[in-house]
Amino acid sequence: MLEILQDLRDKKVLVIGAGLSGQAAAVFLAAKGADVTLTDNKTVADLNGLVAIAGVNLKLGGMPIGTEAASYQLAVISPGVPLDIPTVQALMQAGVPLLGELELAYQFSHNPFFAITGTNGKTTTTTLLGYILQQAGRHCLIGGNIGTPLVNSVESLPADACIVAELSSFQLETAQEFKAHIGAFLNLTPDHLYRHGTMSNYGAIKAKIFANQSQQDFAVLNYDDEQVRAYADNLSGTVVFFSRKADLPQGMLALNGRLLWRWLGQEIDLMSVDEVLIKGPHNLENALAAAAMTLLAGVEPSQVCQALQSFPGVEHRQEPLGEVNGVLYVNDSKGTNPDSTIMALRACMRPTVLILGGYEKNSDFTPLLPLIKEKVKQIILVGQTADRIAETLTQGGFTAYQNAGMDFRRCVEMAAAAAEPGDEVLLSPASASWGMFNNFEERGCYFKELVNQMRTNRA
Ligand code: UMA
Repeated sequence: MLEILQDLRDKKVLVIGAGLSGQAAAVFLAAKGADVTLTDNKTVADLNGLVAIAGVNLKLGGMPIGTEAASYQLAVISPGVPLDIPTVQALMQAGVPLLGELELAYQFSHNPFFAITGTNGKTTTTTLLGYILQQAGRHCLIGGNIGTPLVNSVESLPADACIVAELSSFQLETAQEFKAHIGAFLNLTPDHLYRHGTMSNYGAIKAKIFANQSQQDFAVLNYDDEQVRAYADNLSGTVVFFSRKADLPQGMLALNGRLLWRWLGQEIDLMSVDEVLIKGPHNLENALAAAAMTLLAGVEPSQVCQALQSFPGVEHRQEPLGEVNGVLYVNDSKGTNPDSTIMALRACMRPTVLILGGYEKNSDFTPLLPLIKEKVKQIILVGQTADRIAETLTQGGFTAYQNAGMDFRRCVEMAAAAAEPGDEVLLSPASASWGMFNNFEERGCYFKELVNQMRTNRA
């Protein structure tokens, strides 16, 4: 364990960011006897009334900087807080140890981590991994970027449990000694570049999921993603590929419509690809990754198959909401970057009315054009990115779009008006929700509420 963590009593600790992660870290550290200050640029009012946490000092509406920041003995940073803000810079210059909440949780954990990263599919794969393990009777904690701070419960797990963690680049950026016993890297496409700068930096941060591994640990990589595959050359863990395209001598494969597990000189024919309940090429990759991880963890192949046949998918990820007036509504609010919207569009089987737009992350929307031209009959734009997406669409020769401005209810009404029986309305905004909503869950729930209202009004 890092020396500073061995005795936290009366240590002056600054926790940066008072969201889910920061609040959990503050409570955890205060319970260890530390003198904790939780700080945030937002005011109490902006933080939905966060007024007090027992044993924790609050410094809201601005953060300590300069010598005030340097007076702390340890700092714990929330994933959404960039490392280049003045407070963090002051801490670094003063040599104050700086940890992310993931590293903090890891330092106090006693159970192996099964961790998943990648640009897209993390949440589905993490949930599926936890589902397979639980169906097989294993104890596991499911947390991380998926929405549950790990530090909340790492210390209270039974000895035979494992920790199933969805990890973002934001969390991995501050990892130090963190080690995944089984780690998986699903795919890499542009996202969060406003923070990470270049693709190579973004990829290198994600590849930290394999840091500190030994040969007894496993690095599960997507063979079909060239950039991800390339990381295999420099890993200390045992490399395990999964692929839905290549006929590899080892690994978890989808070949000729069958799921095959080739490992240690043996081949197990698990099941037909069609029997996997979650659909679409990317979901097949998610299933391959989760299957490989659970087989490596010793789950019986028959239990893996049963779980893949019954796992229904995850809320806000291509979540079918049923039909209203013959139109199928699909909630993919988790489609927060162009690449994940591409995946949602690939799975569309009907003429589609697409709802696009949200918070500006400076993403390039051009890669959406080919699939839009192939599958989309009308686009309803919404949010900050609407005008920039409109420009990209016009330049790309697609003009069947309307702009709902900053009014989400209106955008859903416009989508409903544009759709005919037999069509699909897909909310997959290719943009984060911030600016109009607190998070993608809130956006997805509001979408579902509006769809339900249409259903009720019709009845
Ligand atoms: N803040 C500042 N100054 C800054 C930046 C942020 O004060 O310069 C404050 C904000 O005012 C806010 C707080 O920091 O009050 C938010 O911290 P946070 O952004 O780290 O959010 P949390 O609520 O702590 O949630 C975090 C993850 N959020 C992000 O990484 C942005 C959650 O992932 C995660 O579920 C949660 O910890 C528990 O582990 C969400 C996410 O959007 C789902 N992740 C990104 C993604 O999936 O694309 C990476």
